[in-house]
Amino acid sequence: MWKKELSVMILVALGSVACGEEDGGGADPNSAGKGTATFTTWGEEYIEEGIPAGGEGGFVDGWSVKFSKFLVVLGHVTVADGSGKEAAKMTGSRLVDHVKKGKKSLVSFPDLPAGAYEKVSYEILPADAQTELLGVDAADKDFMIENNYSVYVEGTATKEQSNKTFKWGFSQRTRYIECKAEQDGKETLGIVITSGGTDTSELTIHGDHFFYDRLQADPTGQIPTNLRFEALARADEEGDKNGEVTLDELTKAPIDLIAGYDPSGFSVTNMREFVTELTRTLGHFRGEGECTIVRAQ
Ligand SMILES: [Ca+2]
Repeated sequence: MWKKELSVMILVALGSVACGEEDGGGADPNSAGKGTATFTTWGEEYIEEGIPAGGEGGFVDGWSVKFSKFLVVLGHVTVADGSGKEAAKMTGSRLVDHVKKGKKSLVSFPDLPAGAYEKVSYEILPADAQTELLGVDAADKDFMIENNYSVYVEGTATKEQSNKTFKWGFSQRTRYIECKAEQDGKETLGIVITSGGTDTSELTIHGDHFFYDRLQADPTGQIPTNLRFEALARADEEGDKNGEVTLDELTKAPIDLIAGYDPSGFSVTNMREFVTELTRTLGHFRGEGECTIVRAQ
């Protein structure tokens, strides 16, 4: 008899735990004062659909670009308080292809004590065996590992009757720290977790930055940063003219200062180094928000 009563009690206890979880913790006293931080990533319309010629944000020299592959390895998303004390950290990395439409969920941290977490950071880093696939073929992961790539893009640039393809891979490891973005009309460092709430941060990838003509925005704000492809196309014209702009051809291409390129004080000597430096600027936070860029490698 007592055995039967005991098993009923256990069932009741299990049932109440399950209910608490399904409710998202609202009625569970253990989750009072806690919330969830979720991180997604997205390449915006520029990577999904293409970058136009002209218009606001388009190329200024008549070219347009459409990507056919845009692989990025993101990892080590970290949430810490203002003193740097870590509250949550994502282990390992994830490989995404931002030509595939939609926002991809990277990681979610439930049960974070409510409050401000001013130090949010992440990395773009080379793929490794533990890198998880987010809607990407295993062959793409193998390719990234074999070449030690963190970023790989394929696409076609078009101007009138001219087409230039490109397939560029990069091995840079970059940390994006102290990410900040405008939230509710004011610049906010990191994220704020509310009790019972879910805060979602998008680690936004800006594909158009590959074609910037400056490595840093003009500090006076007088000179705009423009998108250009002409100097990149010329590298193939002065190379083997086969219609593909290779990184080797960009190594031989000088930085076209007359066309408007500005190294912004960085010690880059050719267009390959210029474009490689621009890969550091791909990572953003919650759309137009920015992080401090740290060269990890
Ligand atoms: Ca070529």
